Amino acid sequence: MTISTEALEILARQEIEVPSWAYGNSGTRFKVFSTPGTPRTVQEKISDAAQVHKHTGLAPTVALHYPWDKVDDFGELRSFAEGLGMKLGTINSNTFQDDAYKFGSLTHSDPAVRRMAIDHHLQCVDVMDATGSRDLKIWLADGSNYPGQADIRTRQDLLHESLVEIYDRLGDDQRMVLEYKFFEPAFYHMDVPDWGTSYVQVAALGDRAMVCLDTGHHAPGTNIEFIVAQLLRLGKLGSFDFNSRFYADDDLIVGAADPFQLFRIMYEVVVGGGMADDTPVAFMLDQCHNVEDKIIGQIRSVLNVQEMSARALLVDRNALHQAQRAGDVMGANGIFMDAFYTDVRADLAQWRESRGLPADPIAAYVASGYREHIEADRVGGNQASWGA
Ligand code: PSV
Ligand code: MN
Ligand code: MN
Repeated sequence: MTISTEALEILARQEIEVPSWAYGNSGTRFKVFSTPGTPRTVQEKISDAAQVHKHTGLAPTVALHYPWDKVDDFGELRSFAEGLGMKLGTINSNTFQDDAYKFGSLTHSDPAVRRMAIDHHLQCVDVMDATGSRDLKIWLADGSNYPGQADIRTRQDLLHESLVEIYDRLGDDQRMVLEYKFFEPAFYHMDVPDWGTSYVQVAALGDRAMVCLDTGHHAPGTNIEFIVAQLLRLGKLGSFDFNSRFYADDDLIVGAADPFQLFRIMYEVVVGGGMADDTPVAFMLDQCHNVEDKIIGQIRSVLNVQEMSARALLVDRNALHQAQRAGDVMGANGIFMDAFYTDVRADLAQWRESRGLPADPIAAYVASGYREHIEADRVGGNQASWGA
């Protein structure tokens, strides 16, 4: 099986947004290992992100986290990024680090804390105006640890009220995506634990509010591609946070733990129109690189998404539908698996070269000397995400 011209056209317009926090030092609650050459500023994070795009042609936008990536002049930051051939993407809000948010943010029972959390999101929209970002991504740590601790029903109403105010502040070309996560940091209940809750909340707001699906935020065994199919069917899949997990919210390289799951997800994306010209779906990474080289980790990640997208596009959908209609269980499964088992790496390498990109982006990055340059140049890099 080879990749068709039509599929290559679809792949040519694929874009995967990288997160600024992937380039900073990160770790577990046990230890944060620092890496020589780690960015000290948001500009240095954007420069590292530009390396991923330079060698893959796949990642022209970088998501920011506010206030981790706070600068005095976001318009200037936008020009800086554009000078490197990059755009600033999704703005991620942060209501999980202040003491005030111990018992919640947008759902807090105290109106003063809710006000503070809403105002933070309104500031994020100000940032979006300056950066030219389309999406505001909201992930809430809100929840409770013990039955009876919080009034879970009232908190849904409060969440709705808070989101209405934020949604009303969005410009006509801006969107809100609401992420869900089934547990952590709260262990008894999360206020937005699943796609159903996220869907209910965004559906009550309007067309420019959508769901963000983080692939690591589900219980083990969850059929994530079913959720993808359903949200696309409802026109409410706004974005992906790609990563992979063995156990919980591991934030490992997308496609590393379960390439077949990524293939199944990308197949539903293809079928549901998520790779169409005017797709509403933003493909983002939400990852941390604790022990591996961060830039290589990001290059590997965007290539994994591209490879599984290519394989998903290989599925012979006519033959598959015929087999499905005929009740040919093993025939249908065989057609699906044939595409999954097709190694597209050589074809993609050749195609990359034909477009002036390196056949092997990781080798090209290693040979470029960028890493040696930043290691010599940057002294005192900080943890850029948790605790920054
Ligand atoms: C926390 O679980 C988290 O990983 C969410 O997935 C967010 O997208 C990310 O942090 C950045 O806020
Ligand atoms: Mn996420
Ligand atoms: Mn997460």
